[in-house]
Amino acid sequence: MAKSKFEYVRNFETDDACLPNCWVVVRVDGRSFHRFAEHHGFRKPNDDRALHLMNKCAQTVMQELKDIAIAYGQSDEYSFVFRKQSNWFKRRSSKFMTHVVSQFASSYVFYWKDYFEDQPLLYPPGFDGRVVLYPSDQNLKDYLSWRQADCHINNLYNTVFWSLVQKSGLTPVQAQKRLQGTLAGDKNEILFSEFNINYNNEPLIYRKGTVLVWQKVNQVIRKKIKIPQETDEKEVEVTRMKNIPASLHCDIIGQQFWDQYPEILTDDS
Ligand code: DGT
Ligand code: MG
Ligand code: MG
Ligand code: MG
Ligand code: MG
Repeated sequence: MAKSKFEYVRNFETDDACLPNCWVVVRVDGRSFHRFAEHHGFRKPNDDRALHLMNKCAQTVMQELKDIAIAYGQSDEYSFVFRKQSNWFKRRSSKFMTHVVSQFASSYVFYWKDYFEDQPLLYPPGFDGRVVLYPSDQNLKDYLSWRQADCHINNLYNTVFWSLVQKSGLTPVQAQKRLQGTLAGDKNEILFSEFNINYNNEPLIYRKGTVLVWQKVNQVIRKKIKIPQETDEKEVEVTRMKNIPASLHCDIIGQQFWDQYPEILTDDS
C-alpha cells in the first residue's frame, strides 16, 4: 500500500529506548495525596486500608505487565523494577512509564471499594511517574535502600508527631516545634517514656513498607472435565503451580534479603 504524504510526521517521534543492560525503575507517586488523604479520612499516621489498596494495585501491575522482578512501596508511592534484559516494548521508556502509571491508577479506582467499604471515592485520584535507570546491581540495591530508609525516617517522625497531637493534645505547630532538631534516638525516647510505645514493636508494614516478590504457590482449582462414555461433565480438583506477587514487610537494606532471594538479581528468564 502506498504511503500517504503525511507519513513523514512519524519521524518526529523520538527514540526513548532505555539503555541496554540497566535496571529500569518506574516509580509512581500519588498526586497531592496530602489533600486526598484528608478528604478521604485516612487514619493518621498510617491507614491500613490505604496501604493494602496500594499493595493490591502494585500486585495487579506485576501480574498484568511483563518483566517486573521486584516492587517496593510505602506511603503513596510504589517502585517497580524491570529486569535488566527486558525487551518489553523494545525498552521504550514512555511505554514502561505510562503502562505502569495507568494500570496502577485504574486499579486504585477499581479496587477502592474493596478496601474503603464505608468511604466513597470523592474524586478521581492521579499518580505521577518517572523512569530511572540503574547500571549496577549495587545502584539498584542502594535505590531500594533509599526508599526504605525514607519510609523509616518518615514513619518514625509521623508516629511521634501524631502521638503528641492525638494523645498529648499538642497542636500540629507545637508538635512540630517539639520535634525540631531531634534525632532518631530522641524520638524513640519520647515514644517510650511519654507514650509507652516501643517503636520496634510497631507493625512492620509501617516501619519497612512492602516488598513484592514472585513466589511459586500451589493453587487448587476446580475444573470441569468430560468423561468418555458419560454425558455429564464431572468437576474435579486439580493442583497447579502458580507464580504470584507475594508481599513481604522485611528489611531490604541489609545483605540478608538478597542472599535469601538471589533470583531477583540473577533471573533473566
Ligand atoms: P505530590 O506527591 O508532590 O503531588 O504531593 P503529596 O501531597 O502526595 O506529597 P508526598 O507524596 O510527598 O506525600 C504523601 C502524602 O500522602 C503525605 O502528605 C501523607 C499522605 N499519606 C500517605 N499515606 C498515608 C496514610 O496512611 N495516612 C495518612 N493520613 N496520610 C497518608
Ligand atoms: Mg512529592
Ligand atoms: Mg504524593
Ligand atoms: Mg509520596
Ligand atoms: Mg495502540
